[in-house]
Amino acid sequence: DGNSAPAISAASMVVVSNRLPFILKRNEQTGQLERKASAGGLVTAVAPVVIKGKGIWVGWPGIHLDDPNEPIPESDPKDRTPTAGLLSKQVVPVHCDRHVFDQYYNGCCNGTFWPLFHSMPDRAEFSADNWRAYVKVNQEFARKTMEALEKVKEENPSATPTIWIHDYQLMICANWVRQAAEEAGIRCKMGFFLHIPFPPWDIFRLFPWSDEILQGMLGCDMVGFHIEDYCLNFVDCCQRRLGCRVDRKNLLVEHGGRSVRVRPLPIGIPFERFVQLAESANRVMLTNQQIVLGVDRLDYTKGLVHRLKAFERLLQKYPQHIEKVTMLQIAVPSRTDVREYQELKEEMDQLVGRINGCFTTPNWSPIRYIYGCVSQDELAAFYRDAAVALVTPLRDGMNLVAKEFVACQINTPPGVLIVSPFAGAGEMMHEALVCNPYEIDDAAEVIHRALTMPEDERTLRMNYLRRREKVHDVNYWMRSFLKAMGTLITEDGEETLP
Ligand code: GDG
Repeated sequence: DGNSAPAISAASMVVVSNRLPFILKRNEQTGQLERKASAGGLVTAVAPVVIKGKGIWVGWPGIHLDDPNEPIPESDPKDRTPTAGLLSKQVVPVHCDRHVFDQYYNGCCNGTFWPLFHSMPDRAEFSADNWRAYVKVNQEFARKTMEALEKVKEENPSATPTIWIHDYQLMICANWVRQAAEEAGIRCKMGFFLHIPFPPWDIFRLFPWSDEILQGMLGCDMVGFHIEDYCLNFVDCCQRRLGCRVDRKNLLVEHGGRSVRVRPLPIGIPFERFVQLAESANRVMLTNQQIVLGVDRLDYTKGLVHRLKAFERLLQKYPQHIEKVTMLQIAVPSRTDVREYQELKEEMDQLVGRINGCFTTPNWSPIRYIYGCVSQDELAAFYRDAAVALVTPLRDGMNLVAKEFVACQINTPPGVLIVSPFAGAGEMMHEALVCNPYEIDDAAEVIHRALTMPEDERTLRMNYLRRREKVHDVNYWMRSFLKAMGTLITEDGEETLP
C-alpha cells in the first residue's frame, strides 16, 4: 500500500515549510475552519514520520486570520489522506500581515528567487522592500519554529530533535533558530532542502543580498539539493562570496567554526501509489489517437511555449501524424497574482488557438489544452495511456511528472519519455530520449522518433526507467535525508555517521 507509513522514523522532527501539509478554509455556512488536504509526494512521505515521531509541522495555513489564536481544527474522522493522523497540537501555524506576506511571497520568492535560481535573471526584479519583507517573514517562521522545538522537547526530553527547513521561501531562517536554541540550551540538528536548482555563481551574485542567503543556509548542519551540480554551485558560491574554506570532493563548507555538509538527495515519488492509481483508473477516451502528453504548472520555466512550437513543427515536417496524434497539455493555474504568469497565460491561449486554427480538420484538432487541474485518477489515466510524455522544461530542479509518467506506464507495449537535459530528472533518467527544448527543429525530430520507436526498444527503455524509480522512491529520499543528518532510526537503534 503506497499510503502506508514507511518503516522509518525520526523522533521529534520539526518540519518547516512555507505551507502546512493541508490548508485551512472557512466553511461559509458554519463559519468554522476546516482542513483541506494537499496531495503532493512530499506530504505523503514526510507526514507519517512527523506523526509517528510525535513531531510538529510549522507553516502558513493558506489563509489570513483576523484572530491568529483561532485554534486549528482536528482532522475530519472520514479523512483518509496522509495528514489525517496529524493532531492539531502537531501543527504550528505562522501568521503574517497580509501586505508583508504578499511582498515576501509574490514579490521576493516568486518575483525574484524563482526566476533567478532558474537562471532567468531578466525576469527577476530586485526590490529592497520585498527583501525586507522576506527577512521579516523568515524571522517570524524562526520564532514559530523555536516554539515548536520547545514543545517537542517537552514531549520527549531525551531526544535530539531534527529540524527540517524546506525550500527557497525559507533560506535565512536557520540562524535565528540556532541562536535561540543555544540560548535555551536545547541541542538539535538542522537540515535544509532546496527543491529548485541552485544557480551558478555568475547568476547568484546578481542578488544584492546574496551573502545573507548563503549565511542563512549555512546556519544548518546539512544542506541538500536534488543533484550534484547544484551542490557544486552552492559550494562555489560559499567560497567566492563568503571566502569559506571548502572541500569539493567531500562536499563540505566551513563556516562559523562548523563544518556544513552539502549533499545531493534526488527526490522520488510514491511509486506504488501511482501504479495502483494507473491500475484502477478508467480508459482515456481518445480512440485511435497517439497521445503526446504534457503536465505542468503554468510556469515560464516549464518550456510550454517552446513545446507547442515543437509540436507545430512536427505537424509541418511530418504530416503523416495529422489526424493520428493529439497533444494533450494540462496547465495548472499557478501564481496568478504575478504579472509574468498572466502574460504567459495570454501567450499560451493565442498559440494554442493559432496552431489549432491552422491544422484542425472536421474530425480532429491537434491540441487539447486544459487550463486547470485534473484529479489524480484522471492524471494517472493520462500518464498510462499516453504514447509520449513531453517533459521539456527550460530549467527545473527535478520534475516529478517524468517520474510519475514512468510509474504509470503499465500497458504493454509502453510509451516513450522525452526529457530535457535542463531538468534534474534529465540527469538520472538515462534511458529517456533527450531533447533540448530551445532547439525547436530537433525537438520535432525527437517527438517523431518517439512516435515511431519500435516496441522492443520502448519496452527496454521503460523497464530500466521504472526499475530505478521504484527503488529510488520518495521514502528512499526521506531515508537518505535522515541518513545524511545522522538521525535515521532503524530497528536496531539510532544510526551513526560514517
Ligand atoms: C518543485 C520543483 C521539483 C500537476 N498537474 C496536476 C497535478 N500535478 C502534480 C504532478 C506533480 C506536481 O504537480 C508537479 O511537480 P513538479 O516536480 O513537476 O514541479 P513543481 O511544482 O515546480 O515542483 C520541481 C519539485 O518541487 C519537488 O522537489 O521536482 O523541480 O520546481 O506531482 O502530479 N496533480 C493533479 N492534477 C493536475 O492537474 N492532481
